[in-house]
Amino acid sequence: MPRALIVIDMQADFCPGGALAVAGGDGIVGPINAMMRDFDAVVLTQDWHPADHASFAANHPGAEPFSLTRMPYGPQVLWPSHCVIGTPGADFHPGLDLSCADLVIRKGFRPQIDSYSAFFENDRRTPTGLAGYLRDRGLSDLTFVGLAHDFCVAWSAIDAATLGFTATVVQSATRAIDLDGSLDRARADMHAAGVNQE
Ligand code: VGL
Ligand code: ZN
Repeated sequence: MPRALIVIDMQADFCPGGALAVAGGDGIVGPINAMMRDFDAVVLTQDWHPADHASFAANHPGAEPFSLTRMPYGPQVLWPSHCVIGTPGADFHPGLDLSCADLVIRKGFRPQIDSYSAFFENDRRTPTGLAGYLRDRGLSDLTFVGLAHDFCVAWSAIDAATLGFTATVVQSATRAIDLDGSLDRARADMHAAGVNQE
């Protein structure tokens, strides 16, 4: 089965020193680079938000970062402003090997909808186009690494499994935000969806 490595959001803002830093996020750059040559294809995702994005606490007067709000599509964590289009924080980590990437897919660019998954925005309906790309290329066995384990990696892997791809998360090449038990919940949700967790 042709295999793709899907590298989720390995961007400066999710690494130490960034606006939404995930502890140890930069520590997985080397292991991810080392994995790339073992796959038939490598896809990178890039969180890519306009400055007025609805997931930013700064755009909700009085709201604290990491608090919860409701959007028309359901509950939404309000994040510190991060991965703003065209800013250095939205760039890939400078150590990430971009030379192996066949596709870079951007997500979260619609001001009113957040997008954790590489496949669907958070309304769970608006596709990014990634499923069609992978199917057209016959890439049916997907391995997920990157940031953050309990948000974008988990949502992507769950969607992949639900769409009929074989989905595996390599836990040594992910790091979690772990907000109010979100990592344990994500692990249980991935298990329920049939995601392999190595
Ligand atoms: C992410 C929160 C907001 C992620 C992206 O990459 O996991 N988390 N935007
Ligand atoms: Zn984001």
